[in-house]
Amino acid sequence: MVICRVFERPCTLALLIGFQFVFVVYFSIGGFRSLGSLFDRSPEPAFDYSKTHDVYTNLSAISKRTESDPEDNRPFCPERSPYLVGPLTVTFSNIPPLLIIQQKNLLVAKGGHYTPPNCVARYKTAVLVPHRNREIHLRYLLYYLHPFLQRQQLQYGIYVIHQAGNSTFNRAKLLNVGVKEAMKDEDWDCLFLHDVDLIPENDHNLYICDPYSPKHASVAMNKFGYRTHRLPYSMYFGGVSAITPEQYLKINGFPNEYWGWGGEDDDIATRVRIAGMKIARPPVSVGHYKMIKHKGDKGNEENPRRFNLLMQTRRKWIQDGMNSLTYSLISKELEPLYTNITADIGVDPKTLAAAVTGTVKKEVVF
Ligand code: BGN
Repeated sequence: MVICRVFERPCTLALLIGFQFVFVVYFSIGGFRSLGSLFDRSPEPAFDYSKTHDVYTNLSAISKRTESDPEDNRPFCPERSPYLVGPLTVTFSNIPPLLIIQQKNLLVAKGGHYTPPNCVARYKTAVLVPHRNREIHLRYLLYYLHPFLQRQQLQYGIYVIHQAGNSTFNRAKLLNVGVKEAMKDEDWDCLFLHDVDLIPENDHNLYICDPYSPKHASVAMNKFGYRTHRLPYSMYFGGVSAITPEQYLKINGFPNEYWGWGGEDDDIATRVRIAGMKIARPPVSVGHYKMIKHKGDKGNEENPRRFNLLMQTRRKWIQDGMNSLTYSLISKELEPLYTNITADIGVDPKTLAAAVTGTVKKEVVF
C-alpha cells in the first residue's frame, strides 16, 4: 500500500525513472565490469591494446649494472617488477638480424642465459622451444622474448631443441629432451613450453610457474580473435604453457609417441587431469599472443593416429613419458642468444612400417 502511494506521486516516479536511466547508461558504457568487480575479488585487469609500447623501451636503463659488489649483497628483486609496461607492439616487419638482436641485449650471456644485474631473481625459468627449419620465426621470437623476460626481472635461459634428420616432427618428445638437458644446466623452477611462432603481447604475462597447477599461458591468440571461448576447447594446453619440474615428474613428462601435428598437447592436458591437477590460466586480457602466419610444415603433417593415441592416454601415460625417453644428443651449443640442442630422437614408426612394406615414397631419407 505504501509503495503504491509513493508511486502515485509524480515527482517520486520521475526520480525513480531518472535513476534507472542513469544506471542503464552507466553500465552500458563499460560499467558492467565495475559491477562485476563488486562481487569478484580478482577482476580482469583492463589493458588498452590500442596503445602499445616497444618491447625495448628503457631496456638499457633496466640492464645497467651498478658498481660491482664483492660481497654480492644484492637484494632480492621486488615481488613485482617495476619495469612492466603492459601491451607491447608486435609486428613482423623490420626484425633485425641476430647480430643486432645480440647488441640490443648486451647482458644476455652465452647460451641465451640471463641473470638480473642488480638484484637476485625470485624465479628461474627455462624456455623450451621445439624447432626444425623455422629460422625466421626463431629470430622473431628471440627479438621479442629476450627484452620481455628481462623486463620481468627473471633469471632465464632459452633452449631451442632441434630435431635432427627428416623424420616426422615430434614436438612432445623434443620437449622431453629439452627438459632433461636444461635441468643438467641449472635447477630451473619453471619450464615454459613455447611454440616458435607465438609472441607474447603483454609483459604482465609473467613467465613464472604456478606452484599448484600447470599453467596454460597463450589463452588469447589473434588467430582466435583474442577470446578464450574461441580457443579450440576449454582443456586446450597447446601453444605456450608452463610446468614446474615437480609437476612434470608427476605426469611422467610428455608422451613420446605423437609423430606429426596434433594431439600431444591434449595428451599432456589429460595427464595433468589424471595426476589430480587443474590447469591455471592468466586473465584473458593478459594472455595475448600474436601468431606468425605460416603454411603447414613439411614433415609435420597431421598425425592420423592421434585420435587412437588419445584414447589410450589413461592406460599408457605411466609407461610412455620421461621414464621411457631415449635419444642421442648430437650437440649442445651455446649460441649467443640461445642454447642449441640437437638430438636424434629416432624415426616415426609409421614411416618405418611403410618402408618395410614398400609403400614409402622414394624421397624419404632415413
Ligand atoms: C586441436 C589439436 C591440438 C592443437 C589444437 C589447436 C587434435 C586431437 C584431436 C582432438 N588436437 O584440434 O593438438 O593444438 O587443435 O590448433 O587434433
